[in-house]
Amino acid sequence: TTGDSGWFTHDRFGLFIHWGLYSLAARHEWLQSRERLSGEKYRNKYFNKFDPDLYDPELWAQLSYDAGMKYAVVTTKHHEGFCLWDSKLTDYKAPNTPAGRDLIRPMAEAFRERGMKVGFYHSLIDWHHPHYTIDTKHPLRVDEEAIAESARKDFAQYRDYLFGQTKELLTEYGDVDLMFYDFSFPEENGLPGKGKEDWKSRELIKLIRELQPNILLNDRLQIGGDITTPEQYLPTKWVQIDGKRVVWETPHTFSGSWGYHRDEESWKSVDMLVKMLIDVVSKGGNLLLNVGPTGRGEFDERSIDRLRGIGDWMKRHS
Ligand code: FUL
Repeated sequence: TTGDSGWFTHDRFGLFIHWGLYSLAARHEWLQSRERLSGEKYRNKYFNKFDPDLYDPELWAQLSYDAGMKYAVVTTKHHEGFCLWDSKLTDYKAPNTPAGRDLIRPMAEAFRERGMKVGFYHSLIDWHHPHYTIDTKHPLRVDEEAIAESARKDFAQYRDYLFGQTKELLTEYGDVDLMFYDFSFPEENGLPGKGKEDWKSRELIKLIRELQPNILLNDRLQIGGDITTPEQYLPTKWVQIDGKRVVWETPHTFSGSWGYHRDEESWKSVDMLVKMLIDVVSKGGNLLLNVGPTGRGEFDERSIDRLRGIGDWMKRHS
């Protein structure tokens, strides 16, 4: 069974939000991997400093609503492993930082109040969990000691955690319209990848469909899904699988990085973004446009400028 994609192909335009400890560092959501920091080092650097004193979910929801967006997909946990909600299964979560609270709930409420649908991004990858093993993407992939230690880890414990957190997200936050799991990848240079056998994708999908029969699922668990997600490029025609047109959504950034990146200078113009939206919709797709809020919880003024510009175009063109 698959969820009903009617609302999704009707709505066409959504907001993606990437927010986590990396937002503080303001130089890409992959910085832990790029800078090869262990979970412990990374946590010591950022966890106690996460204090989003300017977080205003009502404003976030209003800005995206005014831009013509009809749904929002927010990172509950990115690859760093830090959780924005009050998970009972870890202490690595927003309520234990100076933020002091669950940051997902008020966001979900603010979007729903405006009639927008709500989806959760959830990282399959986890660079903090003690039983998450080393692979080609891992921050410690060149650390011989860490690789030796990885052989003694019990990945099944991480998998239980993944299932347990999925259960929390799909039982404690009302109707969740979409789940965006991220992601699977092949082995390389003698290091393992991760995929459907690791995540036990079949069982995971069964659990998800039991808990939320109407949910839409992306394709990154490696066994189908309702939505195909070509990322950061514009498909030249309606996306097909085995010769058949499929439901697709392309996630895009404003400037390259998904997490807040203070210094990137590659910001797309309003004009370019509107053209991208038209192009995607004309080929039967959805555009999921990303904002990376700052560590203090603000939409950067360049994001606000783009969202307002798109909103002006929307109003002029109904
Ligand atoms: C990718 C991730 O690795 C990026 O950080 C981002 O979340 C993007 C939407 O998916 O695969």
